[in-house]
Amino acid sequence: MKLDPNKKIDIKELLQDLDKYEPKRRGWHWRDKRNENRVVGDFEFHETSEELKNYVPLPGSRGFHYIDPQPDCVVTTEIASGRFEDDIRRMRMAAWHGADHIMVIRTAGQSHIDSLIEGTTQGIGGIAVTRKQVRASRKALDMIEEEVGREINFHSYISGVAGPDIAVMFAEEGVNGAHQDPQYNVLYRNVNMVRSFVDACEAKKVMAWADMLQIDGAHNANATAMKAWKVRPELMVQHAINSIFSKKVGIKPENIALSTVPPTAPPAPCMRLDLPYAVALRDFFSEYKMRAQQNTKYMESDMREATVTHTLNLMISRLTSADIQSTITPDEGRNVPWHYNNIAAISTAKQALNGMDGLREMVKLDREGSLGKEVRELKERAVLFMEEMLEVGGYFKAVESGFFIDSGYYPERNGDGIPREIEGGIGAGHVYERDEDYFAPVSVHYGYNNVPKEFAKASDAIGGDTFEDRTKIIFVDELDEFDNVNTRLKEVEKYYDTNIVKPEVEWRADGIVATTIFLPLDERTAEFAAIKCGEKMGLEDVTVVHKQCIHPSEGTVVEIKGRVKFDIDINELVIPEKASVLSEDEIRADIAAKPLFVVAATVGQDEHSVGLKETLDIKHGGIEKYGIKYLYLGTSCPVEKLVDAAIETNADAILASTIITHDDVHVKNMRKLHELCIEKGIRDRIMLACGGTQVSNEIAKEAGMDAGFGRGTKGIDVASFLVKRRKEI
Ligand code: Z98
Repeated sequence: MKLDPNKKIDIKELLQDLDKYEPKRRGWHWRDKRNENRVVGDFEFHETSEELKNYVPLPGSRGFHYIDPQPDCVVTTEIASGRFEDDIRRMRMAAWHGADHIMVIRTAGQSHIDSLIEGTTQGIGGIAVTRKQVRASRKALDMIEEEVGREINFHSYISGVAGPDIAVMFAEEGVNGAHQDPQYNVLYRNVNMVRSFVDACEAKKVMAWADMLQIDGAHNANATAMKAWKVRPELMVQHAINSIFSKKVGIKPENIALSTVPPTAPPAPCMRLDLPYAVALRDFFSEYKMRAQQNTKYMESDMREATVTHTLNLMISRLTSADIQSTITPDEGRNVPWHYNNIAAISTAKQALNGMDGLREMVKLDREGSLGKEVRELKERAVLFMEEMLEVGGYFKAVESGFFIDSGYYPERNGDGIPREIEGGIGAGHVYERDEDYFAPVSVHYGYNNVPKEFAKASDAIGGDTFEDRTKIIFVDELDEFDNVNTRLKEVEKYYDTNIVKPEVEWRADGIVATTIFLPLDERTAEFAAIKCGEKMGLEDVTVVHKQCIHPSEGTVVEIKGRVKFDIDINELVIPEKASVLSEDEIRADIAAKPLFVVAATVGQDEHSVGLKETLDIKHGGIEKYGIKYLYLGTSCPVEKLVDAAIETNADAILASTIITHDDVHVKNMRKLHELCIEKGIRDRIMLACGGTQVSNEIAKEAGMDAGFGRGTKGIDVASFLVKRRKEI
């Protein structure tokens, strides 16, 4: 099965023969060809990796021949649609925008299930991580990575009471990375601490065998603490515990990643707090990798605000280092992670990292001043924390005494940490010392194993285990006859491979649309008025996803989401044919045989010049390139002046540009141009065309033009039109 960029991924085909599917490879993959300067388009880049075979570039790349330089670090997207069949489509979209680390969030509560679960049930806030879901996702990613020409890392969580079981399943299924940190279990999931640390030995051992990248869970302290910047010393202690533990179990240091989050966000003076912290971390943990994640703690429902915080976080990544740049959808604060917001976050990372390429060559962190002082102080506080932990009897005792997630800036303590009992929590009392004759017939195992002498290695006792012989893996398909991918696909069958579509943001045909509404009301009234607007617009299940006071009485902006009831039949759409464009040679030959002259200007009170100049100038591939001569009258040109100039010069065409759309002035100007030409008696012998970001061929024609050109127009489009149209007059 191979993907065709012009076709949707076929989920049913993907599920065929899944029981026999073997992942293409194991292990983590860093981006290729990172440490070399690279010329992409007109520029030399210093911090990029190999380019993608298929991609969607940033919109602004239009001015740079649609280049898509790929940053040097791995870029993560977190996917949490709750339905794996839709996750897969999102993974593909994300890969085309530059994500190569796909993190699939687990459904709420899976941490507390003490076994593997099977099938493809729908999850809440994420999917149920099961063998079928993992295998289908990896199979899809194996195809997607061929499509984009770059390895994609698949990632989930080896946490909770079933950690080792999940680790084995992930190793068998070619999962490339996972969060594994027993401290996460203890602090945030109340799993027994002894059980968590014992289990972690086994899980980490398996991860080492599978060459998986491990990410720790320290960032969760950041998200949980009341004042995240206060826990910076503790965060370093948490990183230290999990890193050295993992190394001792056998994970290679280059496969051990710290999960680091800048602890504050504006309006706090975040750079002054977050940058020293980032520097201190890199000083202490230079042997390991840094997974830089965006701060979610202070994310509200404002996408713009979240994007600025993300960008500042990215600046820290560029000023220090990031091996993996994680992204959180900017709608995290709304709990509605939609397809296009995954892409928005990836684009923010790509854009900011591209923009700050080589920044470190030009600016130097000044360690002599306050930065150095702050770095030193943070490190001292962390070391003191660690020392005190040893003094009280070690990690378990420290947790029992509520050392962690205390809102005091260590050594200050406020007594509001999360205490857990050594004997308490889920899975307490489930750890047994191995008997002398304990024997586990598996090839990868932590600690004591009494392998009988007749076997060279433990797994020989069963003729090889699942790591050595894949045929021994038992694939369980579906267990729930009502909640599974087949029943879900059946429900939306009408929308797969048919002419019928429905808007969606998360799942195929979920029917959800979002609308921005401004109301001249106070915030509370606006919220309810916006819901009423949605209902009057015919939406169902209308809810407010964002609201922001613009002024206490003058107005509020509200974003709502709601469900549409209708379907669209694409066969019923009236889509005007896309204008065919003549070849460069055809245009040149025509102009050489019969010269063509145009007058051009940006009309009205509009100072925009770039678009029109690009259409005219030879330098930008404008019409001049084909031999067309022109008179350019500049910006803010009255329509009358433009028409008079056309008459004086006996021009063949007028090219008007109009960018400003306030009060529909662009339409009014086009109409005026047309009418004035009629009035002056030249309309039947002159070609009229208008361009602008909000102009379309349809709008322009309706306003009396012969053609309209919108965003993305090139000189050749206009030249081709002029040559063709001249033959018709
Ligand atoms: C992330 N933004 O992926 P549950 N272990 C660790 C975690 O950080 C998480 C889990 C397990 C975050 C997403 N993190 C939240 C160390 C989750 C998930 O218990 O199934 O939710 O495990 O970095």
